[in-house]
Amino acid sequence: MAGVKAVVLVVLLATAIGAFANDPDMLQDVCVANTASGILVNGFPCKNISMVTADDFFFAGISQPVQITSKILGSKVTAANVMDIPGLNTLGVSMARVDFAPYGLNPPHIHPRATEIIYVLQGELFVGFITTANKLISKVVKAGEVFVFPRGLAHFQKNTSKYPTAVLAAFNSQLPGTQQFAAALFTSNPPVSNDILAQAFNIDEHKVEMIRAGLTA
Ligand SMILES: *[C@@H]1O[C@H](CO)[C@@H](O)[C@H](O)[C@H]1NC(C)=O
Ligand SMILES: CC(=O)N[C@H]1CO[C@H](CO)[C@@H](O)[C@@H]1O
Repeated sequence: MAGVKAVVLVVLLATAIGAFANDPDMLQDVCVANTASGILVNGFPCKNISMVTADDFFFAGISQPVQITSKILGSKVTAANVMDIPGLNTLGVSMARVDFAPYGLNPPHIHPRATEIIYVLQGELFVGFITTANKLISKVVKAGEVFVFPRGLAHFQKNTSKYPTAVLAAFNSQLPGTQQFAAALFTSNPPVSNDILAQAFNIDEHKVEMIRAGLTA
């Protein structure tokens, strides 16, 4: 009996924790984001249901490869989240497409609010994430294959071929958020001071300036 109670307690706890682990649950069928309302809440207030149309749930922006503008990184992320698809508000899911030039890199970054699962559309990528114990979990993934990046962990994707590559990504958040390490540390506004970065990376401040210049070039 005590055993059964313990199991029930564990299940209840797991359910309670689960309810807070991702975006909050929806409380109604739809709550299409009204981004113009000016009311600041967690997520967005709802558009009047009488004004909701199919286009609120539709997005064509990740149907085609996009032009890759960053020559250094050779990759381009196209988001398909609540900012692009207002109907996603409160639904706890979103997508993105990443296009890669030959040898292009989606540099190390985190999504603070979502686990990510990618499906390789074409080509071949070297992908990986790093656990909080500093273990690199990495693999080469090819067209049609899937890989998962757990929420909040540093990860990257690198095109290991001379051909263009693309992946579709799905997230368990309407707005996963992205923080790239290099950009956050070296190109923030106002900047993190040189002495802090020099000490953190054990390099001299001149090298900090070189990294800054390279990232903003
Ligand atoms: C929603 O739209 C309907 C139809 O235009 C209107 O009757 C209703 O008052 C609106 N509701 C709100 C809360 O604005
Ligand atoms: C920098 C890099 O990842 N280069 C690799 C790109 O992919 C080709 C083909 O798989 C490899 O030969 C390179 O080493």
